[in-house]
Amino acid sequence: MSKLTYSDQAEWKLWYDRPASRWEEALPVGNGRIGGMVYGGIDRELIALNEDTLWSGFPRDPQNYDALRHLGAARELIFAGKYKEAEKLVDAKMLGRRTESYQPLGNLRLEQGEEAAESVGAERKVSGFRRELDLATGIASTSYRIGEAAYEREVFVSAVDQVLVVRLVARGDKPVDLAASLDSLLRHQVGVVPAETARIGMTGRAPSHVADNYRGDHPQSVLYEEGLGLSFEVQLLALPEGGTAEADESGRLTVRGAKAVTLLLAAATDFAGYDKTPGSGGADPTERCRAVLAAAAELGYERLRERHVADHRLLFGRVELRLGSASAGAERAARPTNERLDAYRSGAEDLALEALYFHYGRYLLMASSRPGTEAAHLQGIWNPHVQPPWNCGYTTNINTQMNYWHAEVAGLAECHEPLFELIRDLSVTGARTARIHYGSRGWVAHHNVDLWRQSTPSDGEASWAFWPLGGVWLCRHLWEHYQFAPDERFLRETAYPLMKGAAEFCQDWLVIGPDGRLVTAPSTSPENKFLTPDGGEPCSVSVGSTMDLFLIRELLTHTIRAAEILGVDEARRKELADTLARMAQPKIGPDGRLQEWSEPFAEAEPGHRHVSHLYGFYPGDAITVRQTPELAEAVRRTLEERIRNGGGHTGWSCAWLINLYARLGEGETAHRFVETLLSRSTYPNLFDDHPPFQIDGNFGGAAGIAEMLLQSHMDGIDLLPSLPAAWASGEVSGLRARGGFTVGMAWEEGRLTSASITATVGGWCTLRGLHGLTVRLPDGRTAREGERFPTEAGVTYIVG
Ligand code: FUC
Repeated sequence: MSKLTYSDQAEWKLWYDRPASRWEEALPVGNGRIGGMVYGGIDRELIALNEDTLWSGFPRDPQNYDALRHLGAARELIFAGKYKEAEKLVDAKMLGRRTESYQPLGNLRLEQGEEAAESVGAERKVSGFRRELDLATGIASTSYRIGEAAYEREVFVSAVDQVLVVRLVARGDKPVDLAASLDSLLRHQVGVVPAETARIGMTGRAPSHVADNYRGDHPQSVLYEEGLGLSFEVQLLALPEGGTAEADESGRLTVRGAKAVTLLLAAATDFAGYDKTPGSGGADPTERCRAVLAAAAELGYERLRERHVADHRLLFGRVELRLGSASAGAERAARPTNERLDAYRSGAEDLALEALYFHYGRYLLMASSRPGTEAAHLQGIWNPHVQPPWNCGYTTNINTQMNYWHAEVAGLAECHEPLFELIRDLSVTGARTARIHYGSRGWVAHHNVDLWRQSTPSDGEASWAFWPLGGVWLCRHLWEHYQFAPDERFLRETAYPLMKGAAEFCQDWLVIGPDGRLVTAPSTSPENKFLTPDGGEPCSVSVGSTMDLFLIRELLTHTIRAAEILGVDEARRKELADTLARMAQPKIGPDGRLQEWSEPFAEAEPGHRHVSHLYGFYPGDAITVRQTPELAEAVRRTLEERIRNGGGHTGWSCAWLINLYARLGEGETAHRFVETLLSRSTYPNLFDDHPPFQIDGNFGGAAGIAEMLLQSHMDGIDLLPSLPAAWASGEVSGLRARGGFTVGMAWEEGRLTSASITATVGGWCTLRGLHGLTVRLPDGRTAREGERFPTEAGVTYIVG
């Protein structure tokens, strides 16, 4: 199989022939912690900044101490079929408070070229303009000419050196002349950093509370209470080559007459932990900025760039993907990305754009979630609003999890780690909530989580706010991480204790329902409503929703399995197995669809964007086409009905459909939804447009593309399980499969032509989708389709 090479390949670039005129056209850079949106202007460059710990709020106790008093009454109403009354009780008494909001850090503005700046509006000859984002290096660059002078700018955020680097070069007869400044929508001050030359700084404070979502201007919803709220600091240092750099009291950093200049930007907050007083334990943003800039200045531009690119390639270079012919891809990539997207919308084939979308999903996860940073939220790390949509939070009834659907299969297992840290924190805050809200052991999380690890319900309505299964779903990610790279230490030290705690909550949360089986009550199916059988009123609260059952069954099963592997907790395993045996089962309704609720209620919104009851099919694997074909057929019918009624209309919802159809083995339909996602829900910078911007669609879309090419949830590895006709030829390498395998494949005319499977831990392996090819084993024997063969760690097995 030929090896694709990344070096300077146009295929891995987003590029444009004009500056961004709005945020959704700007290009994202990030190191997991510091984010920048680069506009690529000519005279005026704007880089909108973020730092991932900058949120409103502070550690506080969000528990509703009254909730538990009403649990018994709510259950009685539910078991008596008085769902609407139960819902009213939950709404009034059992919910909590709004989570806090992720905040924008501010802006770095550059005014470049005195002469150019003065002649704005006058006729000027700018030529050869190009701004681009190279996914393979993580560098955004802008270049253009004015007359004889050529200007170049590069921006990257180094994960190794924790610094945002801007490099400006002028060639020809003009030097680099620029003025840099910082500003923020939050309360702030700018000025010279004391005792430093050529350095400006901005210090400020985040609101102590943001009480509302983005819905236009609600300045009254932003609270600054004295002494509360996180502090932040940004420092900007100029290293001119030739020429001078000078900072003035007003917070302007002026560079004159330089051949080139490197700007180094450091940013930090005094966040000390979700449960710690900001600024405690040595979290001093001023000192952190100083230390970062001192080290970065010492390294200098070339070294910083080298170190950044090496680190970036280490992760990004693991997976390569080509769909269609390389020459067609190169031809498409010669057009600006926004024009490609427009052409695609009008029906032009662009398989390389689909591959680019997959790589962008990998790039964005690398840029928003790295070991040691906060997990990626609704917008990754990029956000310009003080009152962002849905607070830019961690919505754990689909969105946060979808952010990580591709992490393992797409070779970015370490980018998954921040999510595990979030789960670990939630197991602490959530243990209090389990006790106080439900009188339960273990830990619980609801549908919205923030930097402060709020584990209680939010305010609002039961339909979304009353959903105590957020932690249970998150636990799937721990198990998946172990599946993709079996490592007993991770299972023992990280995954199992967290899963065990969540399972303990489930044991206490289950109650004996009207028919004697264990169920959940009150129970909702995220954000959807049924029509009450008596009054026909939309209602969200009932008994044992299908998603609740799938989630709890899955967690208990995984917990038992983990305890078996670790050889621990035998008595508990029996208890969990007994609970599983007594639990209610999801049902197929009279119309052949999977029932969303325990009764075949009519749906209030038959085209609802959530397909929570299909959880057991994807991301779960309780239903599979091979092992439970009848249930899989019910999934198909459910999907058809949802889609017929307009389902899949948000970015993430469409991305979920790609994954579901990939699992059904329906490549054509899966591909149709890839096309829908790109045509309907994608901004010019390829950010997912929910609307508005929400990053889950990017990540879920990337996962879906991988799921079409490789699956490993059915005791074995399925090669090219859902290949659409449009992807007749292609190659991929570096995808990961459960069991700890790395997979490469090439195919022509819709058939596999070669594959390689590298075992990282060894053990049995079964391959399907071989199209008559066989696996060559080291002892000279071969293994056929569906025949299991032993593997050894570090050995690559060739299919030919
Ligand atoms: C859930 C979804 C919405 C949106 C929000 C952030 O509530 O139903 O579509 O994605 O999360």
